[in-house]
Amino acid sequence: MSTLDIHAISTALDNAARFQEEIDPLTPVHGFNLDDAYLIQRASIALRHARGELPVGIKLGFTSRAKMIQMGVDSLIWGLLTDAMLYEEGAVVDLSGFIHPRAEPEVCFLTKRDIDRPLTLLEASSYLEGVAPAIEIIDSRYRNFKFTLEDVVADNCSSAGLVVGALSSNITDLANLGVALRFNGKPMQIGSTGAILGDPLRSVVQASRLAARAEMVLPAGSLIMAGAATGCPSIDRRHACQCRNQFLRAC
Ligand code: OOG
Ligand code: MG
Repeated sequence: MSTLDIHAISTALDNAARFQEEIDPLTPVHGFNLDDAYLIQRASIALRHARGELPVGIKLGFTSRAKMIQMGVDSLIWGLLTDAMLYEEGAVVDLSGFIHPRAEPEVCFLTKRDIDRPLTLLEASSYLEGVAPAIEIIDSRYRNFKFTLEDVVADNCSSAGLVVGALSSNITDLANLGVALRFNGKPMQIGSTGAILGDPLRSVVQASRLAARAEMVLPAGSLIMAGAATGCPSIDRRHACQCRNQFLRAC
């Protein structure tokens, strides 16, 4: 049996992201499992860190049924974020730097204490500085945005960009805020924050469990992207796009 070449696979994924060249899914050839996929993810993030990118937090994926159904998968996943993925609120994002970008309406938390163990839902808010509406720009490195769960984990859960809106210190009652994703004023997706695990705060609990299992401490000042509340449309990569966030009140 051949051994898995984690270095070669993570380099292929890193190059695909750097040079915006889509690649074929890797599991049909390499047949790796979920544990291996996370090792590949770590190795490809290490390549980014070696180029000077800094860790800024983590993202959860497939925390809503809408996303699971859209992508045909059924498990929560997580990826690692770096400062090179961060765009300022209101920034004009040049989409030609992506392969086939999609935009997701999300909720983002900022932590104020190190998270070094699994938290309960009751504890979660005392670890948070605040919460903000956010847009995640995902960009699978795989041809036609088609992948297995193992493939997408290896590809750092399609992480590519995030635009985090104004931070609010009011972390209560996040379970049913309106979510509307608009392009040029036209509504593309409408939903509720309740679609994210019933309450986006549960993403913090999940993040703490996943980090603890990976023996990773999430330092104070980390971002936690809770996952998309709705399915996500493609955005035209021939255009630049100005990204703005705003919290909608209880729906
Ligand atoms: C994987 C990433 C999913 C989310 O918020 O659910 C994700 C993908 O759909 O390509 O970021
Ligand atoms: Mg997302």
